Amino acid sequence: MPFFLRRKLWQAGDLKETPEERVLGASRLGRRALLRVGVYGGLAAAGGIGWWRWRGTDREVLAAGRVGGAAGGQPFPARRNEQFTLDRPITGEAAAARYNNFYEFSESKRVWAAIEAWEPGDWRIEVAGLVARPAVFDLDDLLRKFPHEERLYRHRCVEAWSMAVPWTGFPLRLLLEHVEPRAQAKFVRFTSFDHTQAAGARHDDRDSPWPYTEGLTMAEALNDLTLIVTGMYGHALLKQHGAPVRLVVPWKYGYKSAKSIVRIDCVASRPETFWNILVPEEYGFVSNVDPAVPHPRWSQEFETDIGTGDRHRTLPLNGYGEWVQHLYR
Ligand SMILES: Nc1nc2c(c(=O)[nH]1)N[C@H]1C(S)=C(S)[C@@H](COP(=O)(O)O)O[C@H]1N2
Ligand SMILES: [Mo]
Repeated sequence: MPFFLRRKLWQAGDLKETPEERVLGASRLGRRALLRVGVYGGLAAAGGIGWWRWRGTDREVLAAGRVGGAAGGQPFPARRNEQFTLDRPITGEAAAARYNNFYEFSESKRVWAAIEAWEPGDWRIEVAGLVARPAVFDLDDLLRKFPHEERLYRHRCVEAWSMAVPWTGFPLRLLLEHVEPRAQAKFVRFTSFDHTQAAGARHDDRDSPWPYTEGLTMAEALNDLTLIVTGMYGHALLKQHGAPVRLVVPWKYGYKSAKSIVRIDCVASRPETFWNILVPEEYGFVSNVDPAVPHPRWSQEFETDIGTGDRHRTLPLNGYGEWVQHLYR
């Protein structure tokens, strides 16, 4: 059969045998395509596995944060104080434990991957300064002396992410009443631990004003919302959340809530604080959550929930105006 006829018949779909060049071409194409699929598929799979390993499974993220040798007689889970309700779902525990700010350990949100080797060990917290009865508490003292409760709070980071979590703790007021602040004490300063010898901690930032410090006015410190927190999700605090003891101030941006605290001082004048020393124009001392006041580099009108990915309109005073509005009139 002449070639032109074969071709015509083939185009008409009548030819059973496939022209040789087409077979060859097709299979060559097939091999090349297969190779391409293999290479890109392999890269994608490797990338996927790499990403999965990097992200960590929920179990890994939670296990990395657990403090070894948990103390006995702990108050967990504590009774929930039903006064505090949420307008959104509770953030999954692993989602909260996977995405943290704890600059002593990491500049990224992957604190869990850096913190496994660190053990807080015997912890003491000194409460002193302008007080009548300075005192040192170990973790057991805190757990036994102060009535713990669970509260569902929203947490709003200045970076426009948020979460909603069950903290376990007690009002800071109870601790302060214990040491009896003097009349001259107008502010309270919180000092985080010295991380310079801690396993897994960063050693590349010697210039920042460590240790991490924060502060509140005495009235803010005595407000019922301000908590000393020893637990979360019904058990002891994970390391990435600031084990074994941290502060939680829910109507202020997250950086006010200092982690892994070792000192609380009652002082006469406004204390210098870590972020305020570093970048005063971005991180004010008061730092109340306020959607109407943009951060110099971004809007504060909305926030993204790290559990659901939902976008929420940010509430003035993070929705806690009922409790704290009177402090700012
Ligand atoms: N010591 C110390 N406390 C800290 C921080 C920190 O880097 N170091 N980061 C703060 C910031 S910016 C936020 S948003 C919260 C984050 O708490 P979380 O990781 O438990 O959500 O902790 C705050 N407390
Ligand atoms: Mo934050």
